Amino acid sequence: MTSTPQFPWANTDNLDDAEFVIIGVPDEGGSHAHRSGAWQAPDTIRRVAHEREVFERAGIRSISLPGKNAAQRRIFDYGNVAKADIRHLVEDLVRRGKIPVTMGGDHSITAEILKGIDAVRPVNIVYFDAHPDFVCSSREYYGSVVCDISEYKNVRFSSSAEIGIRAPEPEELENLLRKNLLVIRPLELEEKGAAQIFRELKERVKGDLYISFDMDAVDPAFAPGVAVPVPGGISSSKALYLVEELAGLGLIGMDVMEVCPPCDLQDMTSHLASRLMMAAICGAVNPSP
Ligand SMILES: [Mn+2]
Repeated sequence: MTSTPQFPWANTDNLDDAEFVIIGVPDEGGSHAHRSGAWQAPDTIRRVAHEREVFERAGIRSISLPGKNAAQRRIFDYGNVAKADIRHLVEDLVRRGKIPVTMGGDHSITAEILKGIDAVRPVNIVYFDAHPDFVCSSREYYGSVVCDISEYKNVRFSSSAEIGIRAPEPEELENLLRKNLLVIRPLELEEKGAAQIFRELKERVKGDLYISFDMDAVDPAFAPGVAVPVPGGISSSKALYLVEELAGLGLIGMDVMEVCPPCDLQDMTSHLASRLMMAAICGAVNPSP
């Protein structure tokens, strides 16, 4: 039996001391995709990050620092939990001033996480995805996440946005308009540039930010390991830039969802997922102790 290493940047064994809590949810019960394997993502992300981000020089082990604040962050790896348990775990962590960083699993897990946050405080969302996930005619699966959370009392769509959208269903376009949720398409990001898009998001979102990152927001050239890839996505460098800058607006939680290790090439999507998690952690300002 092989044991999965911890997320390599985890640097405290004391949950009470942690600012950021990494959690895996190896579940894809809410997926309708033809390709499966997202349940394998949490342990794959940990393993790949460990293989590629840890260095040994003159017998001393060190870890690459993907952002300027990485060394000062106190990060705890909680391990994996069942989907049925994530809501109450997140609620407890947020009440204690901690920032949950969750690895799915399929995207429907985000609705459970946000239930936990919604019980504690207001939340604005930046939702990276190729798909709006705004189907309302079918519910509680990975395609209805945004419809499901639209009914939560503390989720504020007027200060939220979706980014990376390029494969909507007709019903989803109607729902986006009806709920006045801002949509930024990949081409807009190309035309205006990442810095300008960040300024526009900053105007709208302000703070209390939850970042949900479906890896299919990224172009399959950078992230082929997803269940439902769509060409024409955002680049990995723009994704990392936006996540780190957005986190500086006041991060209260983050997730990376829909990594599908059996669909991947050379684990590149898992590696990007770990980098995105660290971009959020490094970018967050003044996390509570
Ligand atoms: Mn999604």
